[in-house]
Amino acid sequence: MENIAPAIFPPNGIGDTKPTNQAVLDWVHEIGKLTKPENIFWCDGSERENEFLTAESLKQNVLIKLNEKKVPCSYLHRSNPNDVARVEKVTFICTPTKEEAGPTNNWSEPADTYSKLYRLLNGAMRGRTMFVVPYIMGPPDSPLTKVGFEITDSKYVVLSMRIMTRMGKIALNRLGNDPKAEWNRGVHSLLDVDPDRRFICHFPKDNTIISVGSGYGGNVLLSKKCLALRIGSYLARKQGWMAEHMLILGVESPEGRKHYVAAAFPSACGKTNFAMLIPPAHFNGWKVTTVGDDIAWMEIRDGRLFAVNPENGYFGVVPGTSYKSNPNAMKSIEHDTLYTNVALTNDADVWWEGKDGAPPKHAIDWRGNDWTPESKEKAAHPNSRFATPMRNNPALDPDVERGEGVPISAIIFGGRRSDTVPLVYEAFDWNHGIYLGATMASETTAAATGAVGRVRRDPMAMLPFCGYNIGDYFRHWMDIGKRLTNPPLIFNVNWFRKGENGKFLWPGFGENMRVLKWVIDRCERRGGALKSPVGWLPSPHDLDLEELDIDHKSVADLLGIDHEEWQKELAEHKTFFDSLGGVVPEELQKQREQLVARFNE
Ligand code: GTP
Ligand code: SPV
Ligand code: MN
Repeated sequence: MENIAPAIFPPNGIGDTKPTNQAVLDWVHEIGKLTKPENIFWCDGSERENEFLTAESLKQNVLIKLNEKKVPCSYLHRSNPNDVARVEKVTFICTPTKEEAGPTNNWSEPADTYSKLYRLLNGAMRGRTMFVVPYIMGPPDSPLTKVGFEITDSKYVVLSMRIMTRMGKIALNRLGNDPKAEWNRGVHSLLDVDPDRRFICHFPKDNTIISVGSGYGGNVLLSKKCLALRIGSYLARKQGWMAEHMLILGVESPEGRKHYVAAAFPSACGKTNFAMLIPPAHFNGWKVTTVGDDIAWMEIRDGRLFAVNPENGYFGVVPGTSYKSNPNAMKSIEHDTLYTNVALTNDADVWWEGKDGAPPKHAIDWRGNDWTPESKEKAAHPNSRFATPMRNNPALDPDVERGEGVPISAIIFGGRRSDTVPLVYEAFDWNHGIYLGATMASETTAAATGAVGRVRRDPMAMLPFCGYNIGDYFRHWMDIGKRLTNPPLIFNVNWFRKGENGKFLWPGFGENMRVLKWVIDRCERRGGALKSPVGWLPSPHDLDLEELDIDHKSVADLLGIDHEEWQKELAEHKTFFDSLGGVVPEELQKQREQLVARFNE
């Protein structure tokens, strides 16, 4: 196998922070015996370690240094062009039985899968350095916080994990010496980045993840989708909490009243943008702050849901990010940022489609080829990403480190729908809200390989991330509801409805504040709404649309329920539930029948 990740040799004092927990040492020893690396590098998360790894990555062309004046302390990484997004078809949930993984997951038998992966890993790290990355997910003093270890042969993974998680000694301290303590085992090897030898496998029962053959974020930063969502959701059900693909934002009124909102939108459907929203001038005195942009872990306290963001950074979509659409993201990625698959300008700055200003006359595209504005190819890959520490975000919520989390007033589901689904509506109650989540759909995006723009059902934006049977997942939501005395209200939004001209009807981004304001009004029991078959709908005057350049027809179209479109939609709900082969809880079937009945009233 070609060695695409040659070993590095640290000086004394770097790479030698060995954990003391015997269970960890035994596991590292076992993986070392299997993968046969040249040496082992024990990460501690220190500044010195970071400098050394960065310098070595520059030497090996894993990173390109960006212009120090334009984007200080920032780097560009190019992944293999065959490896630019999550690959759902090679993502497996390896529970003892197929039923436990359920109808929406790829399943493979654990023992066979271990054998197959161990064959691929045998000698895979020859001539390479094996990095051991200790990390925690969650604020240091949260009861929900989990410890993970990721073994990897990729320097890019180590440098990214340092941004995306709380990495190093903090995890060793948290784990302590109890050999029976709970921690996640993650093994990653690039192998030779061959799509035919690419597998992302989860063993929920063993709290273990093995990912081979990829170097792309969502497949290899095992803390994120693999631990915080797939294994996380499995543990959450067992332990009575929730692991969700949700942003968390704080919204404060001019009078100083503050609410927190969690929102589940599928990949590349607007979570980061919503979490960093800046209210338009008309909302003078309103403030939105970010707790998290992708993942929420929530537990019940005093009959309410409290949420923490388990991550420490943002792995965000770059294209479309500008001072116009998302100034907080732009400020966050001005420095100390690791870019993947964007374009490189002649003066070593970064560029992408949708960035402010004119495109450069010449650049090197994400593949490393010459690019000019006349080129047919995109300069930046549509799923190019930034990894940036959350402390860079000017709108970071002051309570982001709070161990007990923040109380959630509202949960919002949303997808990318050109038609049918109104701008916003509210569920009648918790179980109806679960139905909205369970039946949500979205047009697919470049965040995962495969067709883009195809409408697919994506329950709670968790279709690719639920680590167990989706029917049990719905049931878990219902069980949580029973334990809540003060449940969040549940909403559905759609920023992406299009008019007859094929253009978005809603301006989106900062203007989403207008929808958020209605959500908050409803939470405070003062926003107006009309009863519709799908839920509580705002009438145009229930939304604050002042100083917004939008015509009456567009507003009517955005809030409209087209009965013909909904007949099709209802049929698709049924098709979807039927496709799940009998796992859908009776209560949700009943919700569906009631919805049909409301349309026939
Ligand atoms: P993941 O990181 O993949 O989970 O994505 P995400 O849900 O955080 O999506 P993100 O905020 O990065 O947005 C993805 C794409 O949607 C970007 O190209 C945005 O420009 C676009 N987008 C986000 N919000 C809006 C909106 O309100 N309106 C419109 N039209 N586009 C939006
Ligand atoms: C997503 O696809 O939902 C992401 C990006 O947040 S990745 O980490 O690649 O999964
Ligand atoms: Mn995501």
